[in-house]
Amino acid sequence: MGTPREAAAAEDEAVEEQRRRGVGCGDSPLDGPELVMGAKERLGLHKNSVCSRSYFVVVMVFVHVYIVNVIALLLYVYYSNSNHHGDGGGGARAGDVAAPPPSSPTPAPSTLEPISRLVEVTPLAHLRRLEGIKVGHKQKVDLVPNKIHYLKTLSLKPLLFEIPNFLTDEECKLLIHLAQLKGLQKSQILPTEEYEEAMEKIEISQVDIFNLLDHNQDGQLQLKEVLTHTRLGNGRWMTPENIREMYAAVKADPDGDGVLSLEEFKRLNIRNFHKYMGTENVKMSDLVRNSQHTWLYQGEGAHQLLRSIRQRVIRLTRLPPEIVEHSEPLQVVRYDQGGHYHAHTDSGPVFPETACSHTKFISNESAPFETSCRYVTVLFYLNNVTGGGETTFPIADNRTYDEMSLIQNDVDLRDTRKHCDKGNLRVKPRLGTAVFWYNYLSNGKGWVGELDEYSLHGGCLVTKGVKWIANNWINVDPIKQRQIQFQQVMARYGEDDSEPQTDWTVDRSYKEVHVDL
Ligand SMILES: [Ca+2]
Ligand SMILES: [Ca+2]
Repeated sequence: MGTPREAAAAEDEAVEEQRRRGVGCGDSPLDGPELVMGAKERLGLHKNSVCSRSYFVVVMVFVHVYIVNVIALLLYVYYSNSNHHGDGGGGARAGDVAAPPPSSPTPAPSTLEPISRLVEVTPLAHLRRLEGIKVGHKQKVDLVPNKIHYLKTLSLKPLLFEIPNFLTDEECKLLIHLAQLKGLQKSQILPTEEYEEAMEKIEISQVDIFNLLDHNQDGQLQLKEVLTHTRLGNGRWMTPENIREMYAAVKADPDGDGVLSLEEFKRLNIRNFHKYMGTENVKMSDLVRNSQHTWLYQGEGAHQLLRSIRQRVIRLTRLPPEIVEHSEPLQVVRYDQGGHYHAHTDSGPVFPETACSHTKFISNESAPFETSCRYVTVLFYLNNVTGGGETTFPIADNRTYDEMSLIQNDVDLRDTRKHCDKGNLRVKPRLGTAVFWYNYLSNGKGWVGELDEYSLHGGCLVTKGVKWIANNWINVDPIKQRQIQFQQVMARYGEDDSEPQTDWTVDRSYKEVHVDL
């Protein structure tokens, strides 16, 4: 295959067209509890209410995703094939209380008390965004007194920086120690039979599924059409070989040409897929993510080191302190030898009816989409890894982005166990170094815009030794009004004497995250 740059350049036109049209009503976010059930009735909505039907498809898809990753394709392809309105702004639904389009200043529906009863907070006028200038550019940054740090630009798409010596050796050791004291849990558990049971209750016509999967609409399902969206959910990671084995096991492709015709697809019994997947011995290395992690609270009263890291992150990103303070706690991750995390984005696209995990409790609780709204990722390397364990950005600074060209000739660039060497950029873990990048673009008005697809990244296979990292995510709701309301509520709880100043506020907004990430 050609390099990703060449491959993607060839499809420049098509991709630009796709970008102009917008990605669709909702690709699926990757982390956490993404979807809320109960959108089934939306299936029957008018054809132009694309989002509504998509929601249904998405909901259905997520029920299935552990069992048949294939089905997950539905949603993306549906968006890609639909004549939807661009930029996610025109998706108001008939018969539903439409959420405000992103450009609308209309406040989110809320059961909050009047603003007058809320504690005044500084208006969040603007989110500072650092400038990368060019790859290799270095700029000074003041993080701690009497010490100069340098910020080196690693890529512009995504806007990505490296900061050597962000943490000292002792601080890294201490973080690992604190994480061990807290106790780590598996980052992803094996798929369970519950999903199979849920799957059996769902009815979608085989022809509908086929049409949704057939991204290039040539009447056949190519392997990459089946594979492209296996990244959805926390299921098993499928490779081209897995798909072929599955085809063979359930006799899905009798003429053996490697593609599924509509006739072949119609003859398929999806239950056989389930059975096959159920009998397969799924190992941790077969999953999207093979690591252990824990969360360390960083708010008032936290360990001095954790407070200090938070302060440094504020100085580094120059984002409003109140936003950083009410973001997720520090996640510490351990990858054992053989560990990996296939390429993913840290947050999902945001559409008018997407809720952010952190602001969900104050606004749109019934939103059919949910994502973590991680505007910024700061990743810290806590040790030197003996072998492997790089952070790969497979399409960093690629000229274009096209999801389908991530898989070519059986090379899936998202596969960090096999193809880390083929990506555009890899960052070697170095004890104490931090990297930081923006998961979203700017909206041009000083606030969060669209998801930056180039922020796709993953953890390469650890071939020798152990790898320790930590992540700080800064959560910002792309709907500014919701973020402002969130800050107001948090400030009020912070000042309420009847509430002890514990980590309650953080725990409240991250309850789900704690459980699910
Ligand atoms: Ca096709
Ligand atoms: Ca065939």
